[in-house]
Amino acid sequence: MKSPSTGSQHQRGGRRSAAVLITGAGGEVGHGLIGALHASGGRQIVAIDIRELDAKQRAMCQDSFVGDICDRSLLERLLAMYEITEIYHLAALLSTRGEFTPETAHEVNVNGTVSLLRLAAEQARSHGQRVKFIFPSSIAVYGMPSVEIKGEAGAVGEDEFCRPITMYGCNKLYCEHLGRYYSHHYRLLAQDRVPDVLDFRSIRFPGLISADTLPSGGTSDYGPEMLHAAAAGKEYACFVRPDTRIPFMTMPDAIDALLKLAEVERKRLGQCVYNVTSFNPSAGEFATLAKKCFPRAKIRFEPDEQRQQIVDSWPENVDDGAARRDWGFAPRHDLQRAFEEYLVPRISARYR
Ligand code: AKB
Repeated sequence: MKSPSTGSQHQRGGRRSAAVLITGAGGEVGHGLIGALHASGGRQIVAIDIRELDAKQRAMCQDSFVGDICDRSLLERLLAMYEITEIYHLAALLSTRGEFTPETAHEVNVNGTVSLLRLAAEQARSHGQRVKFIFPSSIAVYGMPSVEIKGEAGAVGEDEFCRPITMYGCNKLYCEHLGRYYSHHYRLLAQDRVPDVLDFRSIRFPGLISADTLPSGGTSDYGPEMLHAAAAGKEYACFVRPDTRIPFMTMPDAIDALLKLAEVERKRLGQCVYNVTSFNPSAGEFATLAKKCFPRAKIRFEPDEQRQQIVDSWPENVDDGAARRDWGFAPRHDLQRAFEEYLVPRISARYR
């Protein structure tokens, strides 16, 4: 870990060097995103996480900081060293963890996001260029009133059923609005207002499944947990009913979607927030597939009433027509390809 106080090495001729900032960089999405941004080359990556990144991730970053995104002095040190042109703000406390400590979740998910939005606006004012702010939101912003209505509703649009029942879902929904506010209306009445400082773009992700990492603190975690346990030959007690259905996608498709949304010309975007999805098997169908692919799998269903309630409040599918139309979202993996081409080969190799 480089010390933040060695910042002068990043200033060329007194100028700060341009960089992409990733918060929550040590999480599952950060893991994939750092690799993809590094592979695409040409940009310096600066990472922040509450824990130290592993050596492989660190090697792909120009710099990495251990600290809290709510720590204003850390952000200021970072700004003294780098000119931030783009932010991927991934840091968050997810839906299950957030229900044990809702106020802490609010602190990280909302106050952390406000700090970053403010930083982005200040950056734009200081270097005179709009800062791109890429924000992963979630299906947790939805709140289906009942399992019956969930079944009838099918694929829901971005503006329907936005009545989340978790702190995480409330936080994500509010931060989507904050992003839109900073993009279009920030300091609306200020005499010295600089318009258009921020370019906020958000994707509402479904449950994500990575072959390389395991999730923690979420409620869609039963999908990836089941698969990893099956491949490792471990018993798994699934915490939702077999008929539970929510949308999922693979991590590589999620990373591609983030990069694609970040790259598209702004004038093509008709909205700030987009649904995306790939497939939506029930937990029972998921278990059947996992057992077929990993014959040693031992999966049983032991629904947890509270976590079930959370997953029941999420839609069984989302309408991602706007993402497909506006920026060409097209996931590579449907359910079959996800298992055959990505999950089974990579997870098997991991537990061999
Ligand atoms: C969670 O389960 O909290 C997350 C999500 C769906 O955003 N994976």
